[in-house]
Amino acid sequence: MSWDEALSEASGAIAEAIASHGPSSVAFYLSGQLLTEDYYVANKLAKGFIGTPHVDTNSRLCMSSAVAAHKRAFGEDCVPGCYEDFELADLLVLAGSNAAWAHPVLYQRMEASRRPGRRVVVIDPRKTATSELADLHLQLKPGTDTVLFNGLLVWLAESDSIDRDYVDAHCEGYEEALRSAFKAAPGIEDVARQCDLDAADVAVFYRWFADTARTVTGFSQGINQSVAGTDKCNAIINCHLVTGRVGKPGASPFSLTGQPNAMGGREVGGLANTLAAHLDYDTPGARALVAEFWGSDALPAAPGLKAVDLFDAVHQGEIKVLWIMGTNPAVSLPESARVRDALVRCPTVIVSDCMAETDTTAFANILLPAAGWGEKDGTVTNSERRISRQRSFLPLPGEVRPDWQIVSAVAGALGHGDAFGYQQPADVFREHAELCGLASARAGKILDLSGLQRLTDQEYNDLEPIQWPASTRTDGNVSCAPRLFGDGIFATPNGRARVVSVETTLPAQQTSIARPLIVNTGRIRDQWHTMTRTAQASRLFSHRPEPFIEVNPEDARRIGVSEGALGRLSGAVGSQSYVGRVRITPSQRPGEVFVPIHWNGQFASRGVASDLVGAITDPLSGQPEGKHGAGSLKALTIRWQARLMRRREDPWRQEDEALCDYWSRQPLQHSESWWLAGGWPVDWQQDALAWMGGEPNVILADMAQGRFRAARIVDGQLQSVLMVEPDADALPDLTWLDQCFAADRLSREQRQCLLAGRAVDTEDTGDLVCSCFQVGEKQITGAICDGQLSVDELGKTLQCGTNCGSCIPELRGLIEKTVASLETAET
Ligand SMILES: Nc1nc2c(c(=O)[nH]1)N[C@H]1C(S)=C(S)[C@@H](COP(=O)(O)OP(=O)(O)OC[C@H]3O[C@@H](n4cnc5c(=O)[nH]c(N)nc54)[C@H](O)[C@@H]3O)O[C@H]1N2
Ligand SMILES: Nc1nc2c(c(=O)[nH]1)N[C@H]1C(S)=C(S)[C@@H](COP(=O)(O)OP(=O)(O)OC[C@H]3O[C@@H](n4cnc5c(=O)[nH]c(N)nc54)[C@H](O)[C@@H]3O)O[C@H]1N2
Ligand SMILES: [Mo]
Repeated sequence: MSWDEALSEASGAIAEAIASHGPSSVAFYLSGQLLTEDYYVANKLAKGFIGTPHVDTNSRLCMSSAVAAHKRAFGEDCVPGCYEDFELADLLVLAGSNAAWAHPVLYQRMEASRRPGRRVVVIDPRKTATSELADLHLQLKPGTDTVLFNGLLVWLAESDSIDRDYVDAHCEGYEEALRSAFKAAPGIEDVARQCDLDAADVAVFYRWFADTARTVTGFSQGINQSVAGTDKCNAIINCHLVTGRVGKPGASPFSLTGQPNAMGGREVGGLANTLAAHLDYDTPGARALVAEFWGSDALPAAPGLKAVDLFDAVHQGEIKVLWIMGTNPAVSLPESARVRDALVRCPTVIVSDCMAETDTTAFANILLPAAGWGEKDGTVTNSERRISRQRSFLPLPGEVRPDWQIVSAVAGALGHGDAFGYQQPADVFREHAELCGLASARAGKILDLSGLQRLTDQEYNDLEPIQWPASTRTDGNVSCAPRLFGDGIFATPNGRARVVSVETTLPAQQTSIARPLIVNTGRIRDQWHTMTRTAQASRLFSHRPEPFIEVNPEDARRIGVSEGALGRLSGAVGSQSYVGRVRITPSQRPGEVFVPIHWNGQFASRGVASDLVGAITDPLSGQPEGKHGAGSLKALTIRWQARLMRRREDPWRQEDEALCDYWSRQPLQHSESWWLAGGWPVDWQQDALAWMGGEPNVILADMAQGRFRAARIVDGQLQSVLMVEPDADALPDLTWLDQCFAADRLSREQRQCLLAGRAVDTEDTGDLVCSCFQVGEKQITGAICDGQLSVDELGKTLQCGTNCGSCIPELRGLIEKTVASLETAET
């Protein structure tokens, strides 16, 4: 339908819900991938003019524990340090962060600042690309971080490493916190037992921490996504407070933000428990200030529902209109089956997305085409509070509109045009900056953007990245602060930081005889979240082409699953399960498995990690326990496996699914490719027809060997290929086959090689390591054997690692491994 019709449908549904069920029957679920301007306008419409408090964001699943901890400790949600601190630190502690894969640019700064005496401690139950940087890797039992940091607090006190002057002058709550810490973690032996670590390693960590004034602790989702997420963050911050290491060069706790604009969302008030501009509902005078500034009298009185509870309310029918913007909750929220059910039940689901087909857009009653990041203009704020302009470099395709415009148009249709008459993002930004300035002036908020509220259009366009607080100095220039709280004055009413008492809360989802494995979930190097966009770049699949389950060798042996086999992981939630390739690796601790969060209903039959974790949240922050499900693993019983390739315009159909037990899709440059597997015998000559879209004209069958290969060619053009093969390695090269789909007419050689096996002239380069330049493991080990023993040298000859750099840890690993094997061969 036309935009006019869509906007009137959307505003009509909202108006009707308000009239029949009150404003609280309308809810918004936003995203840290919206620009600040989009976010501000959505929050203003929802809280200010519709009058619903139910506005939450996917940052609830991401940063909310850090936000709650910052507020408890510092009085406001502020990251005290800056990125430079990662370079200045003499001790870098990375807790629950796989920065090598998740923050590759910052990680390269950490790598580049390697120097004698600089030490790195990684705290993660898994061996990761990041732990390769570690001088000490504490591979602790999942969920025991509060014990480790409480133990550190006790040890700092007992070894006389507390900065007493700082604590006396700038902190409160220290004595109580120490008492709780002592109860939870009385000594190193006890910490080691609870965390399942070596006592000697714990002692080394504690000593390094005590002895190193310049210490930065970076923490991310291994800390936040827990029922004790807020406590974990505070246990870390406590140790920095009692040593006076907050907001000083090279010395700070540092929450690593995930999404490009997670921080901007926190600034505008996108979380359900805040109002706007770092003002909470219970900040004295805040409601009046915001109401007056917006010129509205609809502001709700109290905070709204947080993400998990919000979707519960949707499920229970309390929400009549749900507007989802820039997030894919059908995949990313825990207990995804229940979330999907909630979306089915909701009378009106509006989804704004830049991709047409996602697991969530499938539930949309009204689907609005929104601009993606390269097509829109505005600002984002990163982990170190730095606001950057996001400038579009592509024209808006078709009838696509940026989110701020869509929201403003709906506001207009609802009769609030006067308050939403923005002509361009700069108009929105100035208003947001002004509100932050007011909040700072009247409620003492550190988030002050008053220095930016009068930017001209030109100045906004030219804006260089700038860290807040940004106020106007007496000389008229804008000042900004790389670090906060360095003077020991905090944003609490009495100016003192709070050392928070932390007790031990164990993970809520415990293992049992029926579900003996801890299910850890997280990111891989080359995919972004639910891969709606990254999956479009086929080369990004080369690193990890299919959903997988990483298992420790002991567990694999006991369970009876082998490398590359398909495994079924069943979770505690309903009858949901996850099917993926088994990867056996000593990187996993025994009793723990790891699955990636990226696959979903568009790309695999059963690849949604969120099906395996329960909707259990941290009581303070509302953040789900995404890193700790409980599950059981079995080999998937299959009788055959096949690779199917079809033309891109030939999509996967519901009927295709009935024929197999497992499928996973990999879009290639010229074709779509699927891995298929099934547990019952198939009559290939017959059943293959359905998948191939008709009778194949070239067939090569050796059923005794379990081998069947067929291709369908129409007018010389390749339509589909099906290959059933017991040994996947024997299949022709995927890239070569994909090329065959590009040809209008297959060449003689292509026809000849199509079913025969690897094409004669393609070189097997091994598993892909560098995605940017498509460099494979075999090429790299070859070059290492030829004497190229550094990342730099490899980069010069093969280009690997010279663009985004996120494969550098793997390159380093390959050099080590290859050199070691050459040395053993020599001796
Ligand atoms: N390639 C890529 N990069 C990304 C993203 C992406 O999707 N892909 N997403 C971005 C976003 S939004 C975010 S939030 C960040 C997240 O960045 P990270 O938090 O670094 O990434 P994760 O893989 O989610 O989890 C980090 C680590 O926590 C560990 N962990 C699990 N349980 C525990 C525990 O109990 N204690 C400790 N100490 N560690 C534990 C996991 O083993 C994992 O290695 O990445 C951002 N960057
Ligand atoms: N089990 C488990 N669950 C997790 C996590 C975990 O580690 N484990 N991590 C959690 C974390 S940290 C996060 S951040 C979430 C991420 O989870 P999601 O936010 O659900 O993941 P994305 O795939 O980034 O979804 C973004 C959607 O917005 C669309 N989009 C992109 N840009 C724009 C835009 O400018 N405008 C609009 N309107 N749409 C846009 C994309 O196409 C996509 O559909 O997942 C969380 N869930
Ligand atoms: Mo995130």
